[in-house]
Amino acid sequence: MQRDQLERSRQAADTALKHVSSKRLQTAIAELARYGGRDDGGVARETLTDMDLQARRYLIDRARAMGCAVEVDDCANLFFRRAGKTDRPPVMTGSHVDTQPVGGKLDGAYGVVAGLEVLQALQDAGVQTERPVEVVVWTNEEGSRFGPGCMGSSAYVDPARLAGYRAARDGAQLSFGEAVDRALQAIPDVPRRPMQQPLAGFVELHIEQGPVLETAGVPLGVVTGIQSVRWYRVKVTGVAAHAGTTPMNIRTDAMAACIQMAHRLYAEAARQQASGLRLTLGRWVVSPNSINTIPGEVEFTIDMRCVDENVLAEFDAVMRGIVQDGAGRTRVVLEAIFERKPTHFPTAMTALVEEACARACQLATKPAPLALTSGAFHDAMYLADHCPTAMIFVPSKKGISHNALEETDHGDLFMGAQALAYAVTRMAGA
Ligand code: HGY
Ligand code: MN
Ligand code: MN
Repeated sequence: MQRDQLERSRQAADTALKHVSSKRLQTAIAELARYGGRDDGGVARETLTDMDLQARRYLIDRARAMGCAVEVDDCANLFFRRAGKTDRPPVMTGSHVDTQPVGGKLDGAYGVVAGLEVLQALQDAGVQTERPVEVVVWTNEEGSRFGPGCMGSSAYVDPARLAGYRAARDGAQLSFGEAVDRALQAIPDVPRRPMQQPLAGFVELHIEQGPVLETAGVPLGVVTGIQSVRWYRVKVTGVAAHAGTTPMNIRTDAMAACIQMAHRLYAEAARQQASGLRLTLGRWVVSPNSINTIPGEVEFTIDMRCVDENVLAEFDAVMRGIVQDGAGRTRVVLEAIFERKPTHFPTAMTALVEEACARACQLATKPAPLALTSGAFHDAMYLADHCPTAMIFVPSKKGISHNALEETDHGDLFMGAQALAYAVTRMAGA
């Protein structure tokens, strides 16, 4: 980029940054949190539920009121587009608005709301970017209702994945395909667009959901990458029988087998703790789930993560041995649901995010940004396969997320949106 062009680009980025409004941002976060809002301050808005569809309608109306063009694709990903001087491939930002069964009001939603705030700041600043800027709402990032996670962004990058995703079923045996079709029927006024489109770049703003930034006393994080993740479902089938009449030595107790597997898995993870390996057995389904019937069938999930892919591969082999050894007289089915290798964002993008964050910190006379790897996965891990991609983090209070208590200091949320405005404007050119 020519020197004077770079100077103009930085000036426009600075102008956009200075037009971000903290008040408007907080109002928008609170408005979106009403959809699925809980008395404890959390949000229950799992993907493609009525609450999610209502939240989507609210965002469509808001984006249109701002003058954006709104489109949707076959995976119900929503796109809010602000025109540029040209029709070259856009710069994209955004995140997801689906939540965990008991989530917070910031996980995902903050990145979407801040993206709209960036469009408003560009409007207020009278900045017309060379490229269009799009804010996206990815479908089903969480993967808690329908597994795996990040269905919308991964299908956007590789549309061949969508057919398999449509077959996924939730706890009530509704398919993801039925849920997507229902979501698309609910917005007949939104034009459909092809799944995959070229992009100049993607920047996602998100809460850290862990303790690193808060512990370091730093308001903004430059995300260098995302650790690897693997998900499994373990189904153990025994024989349901009477709790009172069945002697212990003739039982085929599915729960007893699972408890023994779980105990050995956590012991192995504890041995690996120095490697940063993280193991979670988060969802248990017991059948018939009755106090006085020996469980005939138990299904539990395994979420395992590590920054070092080799550690995860080794643990994977140990996990398989533990699950098979623990079967006893029960029948065990181990199903792999999700796997994603570590993501590394390109240095040109992390340098741009560093410049954006440093500018926001400088204006607020706060400590310089910190580089870190994301412990959580994000849609950006798939976009990184498609275009130059990066992420910006803001701290999470006490490192808590996937919990109604999820919270971030308003000043940090404001600086994160400012850094996003700067980075998006620099990428879109002005
Ligand atoms: O599970 C994750 O890492 C993401 O928050 N859904
Ligand atoms: Mn998220
Ligand atoms: Mn999440």
